Amino acid sequence: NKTWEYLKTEKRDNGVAVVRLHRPDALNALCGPLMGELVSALKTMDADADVKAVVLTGSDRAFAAGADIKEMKDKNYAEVYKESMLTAWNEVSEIRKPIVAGVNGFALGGGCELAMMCDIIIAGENAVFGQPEIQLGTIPGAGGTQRLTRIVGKSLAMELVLTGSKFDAQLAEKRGLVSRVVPTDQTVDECIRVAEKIAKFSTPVIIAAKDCVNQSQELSLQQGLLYEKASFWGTFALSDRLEGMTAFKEKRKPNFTDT
Ligand code: CO8
Repeated sequence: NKTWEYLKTEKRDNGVAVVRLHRPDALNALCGPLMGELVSALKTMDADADVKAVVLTGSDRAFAAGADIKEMKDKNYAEVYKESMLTAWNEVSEIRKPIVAGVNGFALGGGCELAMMCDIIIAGENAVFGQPEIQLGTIPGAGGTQRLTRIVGKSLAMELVLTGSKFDAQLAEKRGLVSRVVPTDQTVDECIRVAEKIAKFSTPVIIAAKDCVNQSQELSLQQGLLYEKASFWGTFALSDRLEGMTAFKEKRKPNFTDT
């Protein structure tokens, strides 16, 4: 449980690690150093054999109110182009273990985009989503035009990106952005429960399952089905696949060893 400037992290004893964005004076606005810490923490957890699933959350008031507008304000094109601004953010979507995002309060702009880089989003009743970049004279730059459109469909994504209107947890649930809405004070516990369920399974199988679902966003159906089949066959190279099926036959709980 390392000390960070903008995060609070907790490694629990049941295969779950929790990362809390902690920049309370700026509603968790995602400044460069915060994102650097986040990517570093997630990579460390990804490489840690004791961690099988991660919960990412913010405060009750804000998951994250977007990229840091004050940090971006005076940058010019040459600077953002040369530093490849925001490219490192995408590393969140390259973490191999599942990330369950618990969204309470604001998830705006880069905050909404960060949530969409996670694998499961559970929202508190007070969650407010939106891509308000157009109001700042810019457009989403970390997946808001791409991931949001694939999730909620073109018409609603267009409306949200073109108007900058915020939308609530109920609409987010109706359109599949979040898997469920819970009372705000239960969001993190619910995310931990889901992560603990995942953490009971075999790490290589968890990784393969996440990978295959994500490939569905990249590949044609035919290619995706082939990709899935090869990964499914691949599980037959694992002791845990034999253990899982043997345990079923013997009417006992499986004892997975991540091998
Ligand atoms: N950046 C920097 N500071 C912020 C941000 C932000 N995105 N959001 C809030 N803050 C700061 C405020 O400036 C304020 O600081 P101070 O007390 O020093 O003035 C503090 O947080 C509290 O905020 P408010 O007083 O405004 O709180 P309210 O409850 O009145 O309002 C809102 C909350 C509605 C969330 C309001 O703060 C707001 O509209 N924030 C900006 C939301 C936004 O436009 N987000 C999109 C940013 S652009 C972006 O993310 C996309 C960039 C392209 C790709 C991104 C990839 C990272």
